[in-house]
Parts: sequence; structure tokens; C-alpha cells
Amino acid sequence: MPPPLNDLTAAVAAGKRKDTARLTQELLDSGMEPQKIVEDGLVPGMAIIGEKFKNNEIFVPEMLIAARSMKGALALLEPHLVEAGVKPEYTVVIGTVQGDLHDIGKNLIGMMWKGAGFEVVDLGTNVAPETYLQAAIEHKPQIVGLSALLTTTMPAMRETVKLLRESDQVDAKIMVGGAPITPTFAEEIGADGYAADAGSAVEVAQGLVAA
Ligand code: B1M
Repeated sequence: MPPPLNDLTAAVAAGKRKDTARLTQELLDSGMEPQKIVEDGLVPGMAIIGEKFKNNEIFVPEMLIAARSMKGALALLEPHLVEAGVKPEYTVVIGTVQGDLHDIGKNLIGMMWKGAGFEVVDLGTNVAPETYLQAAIEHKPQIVGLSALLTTTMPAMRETVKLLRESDQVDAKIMVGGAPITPTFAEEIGADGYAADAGSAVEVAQGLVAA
């Protein structure tokens, strides 16, 4: 019998790295889809952490500990999310915008895109608009993906889209996402695509390259 997904959610929310890794492995071994483990087991754990932080029940160190547990589990899941041996036809550049250090969602999107057969160039976190521009010129991606988790870094997303749009050397579609980002904001700043989660990020990206 596979362990209940609730146990995994509780383990990641409690920042129990070893338990999180063990339960993730057990669920994988039971044949559960890796995407289900992420969406129904791990992500709800981070939502619990976010809620507790908002209510001042926990502080940054506890968030960091939970994030480490989540990252450990994602490392186990990555090979299963990423399809091996597919020759990438399209290139995507991804990063978290300037001022923002959150990378779990961005990493997850990157893994899903790799799994969908895209070559992924990951610029990391706290990425300046000029760095996105340089990368877009250098790698000639079909898509540039921007992630933002803070309301305070949404202006950096806007600025990055503007800079990319102004360049006549960039012919990439721009896709945005992250907890505070809405379809309305995405449209307002001139992005070509928006996705709310990792699953739809694949569909949206596939739609953008096919267009
Ligand atoms: Co921070 N943090 N954090 N944090 N943190 C949030 C985002 C917050 C909502 C918590 C809260 O108050 N409830 C809040 C933001 C409030 C706001 O702006 N409205 C917050 C805050 C305030 C802060 C600090 C300012 C705290 C402080 O220092 N006082 C600080 C900022 C540091 C900085 O960035 N400059 C900070 C720091 C941190 C840690 C470093 C401790 C840690 C991050 C560790 C890491 O990423 N390596 C952390 C964490 C863990 C969180 C929460 C708890 C979890 C984030 C996460 O990983 N979620 C978060 C609360 C929450 O989200 N509920 C919170 C899981 C992840 C899979 O989801 O990243 O949303 P997410 O990605 C999703 C979608 O958004 C989407 O798909 C992903 C998969 O489904 N998506 C895309 C994301 N990017 C996309 C791109 C796309 C498409 C879809 O296309 C390109």
C-alpha cells in the first residue's frame, strides 16, 4: 500500500527532509504519477507553510527548511518528470525576476518543460532585465519565461517584458507565471502567455511554439 499523500504534505510542511524524501520515493515506487505527487502531495505542503507565515505562526527559517525538503523531493522526481533521449526542438529561457529569490516553482516549470522536450536555459533567481535580454539574444529561444512570487517584484517582470519587446534582436514569445501573477496582469504587461501551474505551463508553451 502506498503511503497517503497527506503524510507527504505534512512532512514537507514540517520541513522533515528525510521523511519527505522517503515518502516521495515510496509513492514513486508504488507507481504513482510524479506530477500527482508534486501537485497533490508536495505543493499543498508549501501552501500550508505560506499560510502559517502569513499568520505569523512561523518565520523565514521554517520556510527555508520546508523549501529544502521540497527541493530534495523534487530532485528525486526530476528524472521521472524529464523524458530522456528526446532531441530538443525548441529552446526556452527561464528565470525568476530581479529582486526575487523564490525558485521552487520556476525549477518545477523548467523540469516540466524539459520533460516536454524543450531545451531549458535556466538563468536562476534575481535575474536582471538586461540578463534576460542578453540570454535571449545569445540562445535565440522560442520562449522566455519569467517567474515572480512577490507582489513587490511584479514591476521587475513588467520592466523585463518591456526591455525584451523593445529589442529588435529578440523574436521570442514571453510567458509569465507565479503566485501573484494573474491573466489580466500578464495581458497588461504584454506577455504572450500565462500559466497558473506546472501542468498548464507545458500546454501554454506548446501552444506558443506552435502558433
Ligand atoms: Co517567501 N513569500 N518570502 N520564501 N514564500 C511567499 C511567496 C509569500 C506568499 C508567503 C506569505 O506571506 N504567505 C510571501 C509573498 C507575499 C506577497 O508578495 N504578496 C513571501 C514573502 C513575503 C517572502 C519574504 C519577503 C519574507 C521575508 O524575508 N520577510 C522573502 C523574500 C525573499 C526574496 O525573494 N527577495 C521570502 C523568502 C522565502 C524563502 C527564501 C524562505 C523561501 C523560498 C525558498 C526557495 O524558493 N528556494 C520562501 C518560500 C518557500 C515561500 C512560500 C512558503 C512557498 C513558495 C513555493 O515554493 N511554493 C510562499 C507561500 C506560497 O506560495 N504559498 C512564500 C511552491 C511552488 C511549487 O509554487 O512558486 O507558486 P509557486 O509556483 C507555481 C505557480 O506559481 C506557477 O507554477 C508553479 C508550479 O505549480 N509558476 C509559474 C511559478 N512560476 C511560473 C512561471 C511560469 C508559469 C507558471 O511561466 C514562465
